[in-house]
Amino acid sequence: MDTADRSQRDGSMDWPPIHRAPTLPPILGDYDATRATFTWAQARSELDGLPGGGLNIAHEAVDRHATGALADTPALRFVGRDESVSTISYRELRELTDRFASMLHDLGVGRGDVVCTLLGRVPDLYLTALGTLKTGGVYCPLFAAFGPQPVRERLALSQAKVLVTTSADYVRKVASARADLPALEHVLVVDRAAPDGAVALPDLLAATRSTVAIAATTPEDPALLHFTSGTTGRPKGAVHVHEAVVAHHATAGFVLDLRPGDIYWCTADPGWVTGTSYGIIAPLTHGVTTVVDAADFDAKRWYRTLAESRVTVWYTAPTALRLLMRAGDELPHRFDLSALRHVVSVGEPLNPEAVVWGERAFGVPIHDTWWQTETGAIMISNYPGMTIRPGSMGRPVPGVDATVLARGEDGRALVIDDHVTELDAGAVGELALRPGWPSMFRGYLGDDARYRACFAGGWYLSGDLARRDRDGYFWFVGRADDVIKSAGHLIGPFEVESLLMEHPAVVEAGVIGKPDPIAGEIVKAFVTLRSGFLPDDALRQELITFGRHRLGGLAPKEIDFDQNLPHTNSGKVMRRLLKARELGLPEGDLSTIESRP
Ligand code: 6R9
Repeated sequence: MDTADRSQRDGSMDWPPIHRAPTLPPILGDYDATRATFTWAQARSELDGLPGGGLNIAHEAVDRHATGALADTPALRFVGRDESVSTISYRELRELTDRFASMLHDLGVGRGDVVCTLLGRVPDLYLTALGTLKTGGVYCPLFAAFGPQPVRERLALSQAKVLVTTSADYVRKVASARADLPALEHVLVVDRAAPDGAVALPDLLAATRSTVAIAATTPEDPALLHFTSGTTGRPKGAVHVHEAVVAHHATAGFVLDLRPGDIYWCTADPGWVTGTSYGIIAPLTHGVTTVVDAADFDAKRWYRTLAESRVTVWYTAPTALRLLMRAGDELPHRFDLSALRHVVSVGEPLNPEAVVWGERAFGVPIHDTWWQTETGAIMISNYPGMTIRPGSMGRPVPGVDATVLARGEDGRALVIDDHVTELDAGAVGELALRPGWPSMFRGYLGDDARYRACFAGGWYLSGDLARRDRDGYFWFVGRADDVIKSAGHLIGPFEVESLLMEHPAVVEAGVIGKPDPIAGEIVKAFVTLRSGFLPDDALRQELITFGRHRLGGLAPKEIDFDQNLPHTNSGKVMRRLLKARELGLPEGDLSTIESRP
């Protein structure tokens, strides 16, 4: 099995390595030397800490830059939908987030309370995130494109006390479920006029009189809650603590090469972990200017933003890069991208063509990075100045040990009496990390068993399949489970199947990621109909609309009818078999099915 996997993946190694001398000496100059001497304690010493030994992300991100040389540097540079630009300096960001924290304090929000946002990339989202951290509360971003179903489920699971959103989203996605959300005490809308059940945030902020000091959080106090998905069951709330900022800061140096003076753009939405770890926290801890674009992808607009904001470091995703590739080689040359020093990617497999195309389009190759909601920060990466092997995720960041573990029958790491077996170079297995880095999740909210199941033999098991080569570069092979990655967004098939089964026509559903040349995968559902329902186009359209309405961005794009869904002995729909059939692959060895586009 492993031999077959290996031969499949060796194609990627045909791409010649890329070595390009960086224009500035990179922060991580010598990988091996840094790795040999690096300690997390040393990384921690680059942060301030709170008097008395505490640690608060918002202090490291905002307050420590608000006086002194960086005070008037723009911390956030917002590009509105209409392309109007507004900035908030570090000094202003301190004042605004202090006020936000005081307002939350007046509402009775404090240590450990969960504050969610359901907002696009607008200033209020950033103020909520940092203001919440200042109160000692836990910030939990919800993706604005979620439909009512995922929003309600996450609000209930998180026991959120406060939701900051728009009137329209509150009315459409939350209001009618309020009775089922007893913990939700306050809904704050960013508009001036609040609907019933909500309060206008601008009024509350204007009325705030108190000034509260930043909470004296300890490094192990919860700070962030990010929902992620598994193969089965409800979404999992990964809990991160203030100590995570040590990893955010260190990796943003080593990997993103950030330093004061940089103009940095992370295109990920804060509704997903990248948009919070590297779209809010990490760049602010480095005192750089972070560009935030409220609008969705548009090739010309993105090139314009890169050019007009004079972006120096850009963190983006393979789907976006493939869309830019499709827009043509000529387009980037119409814009002045000369400020761009470093381009980095995350979230899904980055195809070697895209790495190489980056050189042509931007004059710099694209540096892939790998990590997960659970890891909180980048774990494996290509570094500026290091030779890139196109198609490889790179090498573990200093302070992180990664390995590849032998698999059992179910495709996951084989664990016998809490022992696992590390594989040699070349063999495919489950990618695992040695626990101990600062941004490792500290639990899945309310689900200890699921958390414990992520560890075996002294390793954190990632759920991804990979192999490493003789020089320690890691190569992504696929997921060991059925989780879908569509345009970089992680989608649990179970959540989609459950929703489809709420439709009166559907008895059962099996949901897979169907390979797609741009999005990596798209969500495809196979449904079995109740007798009396006709499998026609009208019903197909109805189900697609039903999905879109209730799930929003998680909804299936394609639906097939199938009255004979394949089942395991225990009665579960065999998604892997559905996928094999969809791809026209032999149905025998299902463990090797890949999700690469
Ligand atoms: C940061 C983030 C995590 C999953 C991960 C893997 C996939 C992420 C990747 C990649 C191939 C890369 N993934 N980076 N696959 N190459 N460079 O994306 O977190 O949303 O939790 O997703 O994404 O499957 O396990 P999250």
